[in-house]
Amino acid sequence: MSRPELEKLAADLDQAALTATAIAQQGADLGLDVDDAYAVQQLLIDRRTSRGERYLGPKLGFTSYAKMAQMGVSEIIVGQLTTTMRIDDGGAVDLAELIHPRIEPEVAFRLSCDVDPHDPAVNIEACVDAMAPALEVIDSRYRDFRFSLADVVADNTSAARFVLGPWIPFDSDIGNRGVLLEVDGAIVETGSTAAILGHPVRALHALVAIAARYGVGLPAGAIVLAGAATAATPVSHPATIQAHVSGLGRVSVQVESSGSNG
Ligand code: OOG
Ligand code: MG
Repeated sequence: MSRPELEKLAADLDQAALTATAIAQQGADLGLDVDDAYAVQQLLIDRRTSRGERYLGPKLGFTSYAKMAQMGVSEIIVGQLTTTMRIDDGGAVDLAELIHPRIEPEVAFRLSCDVDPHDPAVNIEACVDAMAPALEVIDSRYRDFRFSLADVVADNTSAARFVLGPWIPFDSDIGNRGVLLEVDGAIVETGSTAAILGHPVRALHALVAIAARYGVGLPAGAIVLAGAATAATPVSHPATIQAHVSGLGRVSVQVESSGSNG
């Protein structure tokens, strides 16, 4: 694809997010390949940073079979988190700002040093100082939440909002912790951190490989979302959403609707 075509797609996806209006899937018509798609994603993030947003770290997608099966995409992808996507624990997300949001339970890691993915001796695990339970609000900018691998990479892997619970010191013994997703106190998804590539720490190693190829930043202080352990649950009404990860704790978000009385 030509540079103007990549820029046009980034502008269209950016506008779709800003106006909460879905657009048609573009990849097949444009001949978008995965390399093009990461270039579009970077142009999309550049548009956000030019508006004053800051990059906070990477997020992984499709690191669990539950997610791959739900979305029909079976390759690990990486997107980018920015300041305006972050919601405080217990804070609110407004449905009016989103197209067709879904929420999924995640594990977050925090990097304590710069990670150079091109360094063959790099040990990302040695650079992780903290972990937290997290919720990710995803919102595909494509109609009907349907996309190809290249489409979803260009769309910054459906990233929309995220919420982090309290950080606790990193402990690599998090390979098989129970994960619950609750809507107004009712459990809607259950799983285990083992669903994330067999162990969530493997997501960190997968991230290094993708970062080396596509230039994703891994600076000290970065937040890393390891990818959902369960399928995502659609949210179309005001509700309290909580995730619980055994031994990590809880995190919650209030789904609100400014367009109605709730
Ligand atoms: C893409 C994002 C996938 C995850 O945790 O697997 C993702 C999507 O499902 O729309 O964030
Ligand atoms: Mg996710």
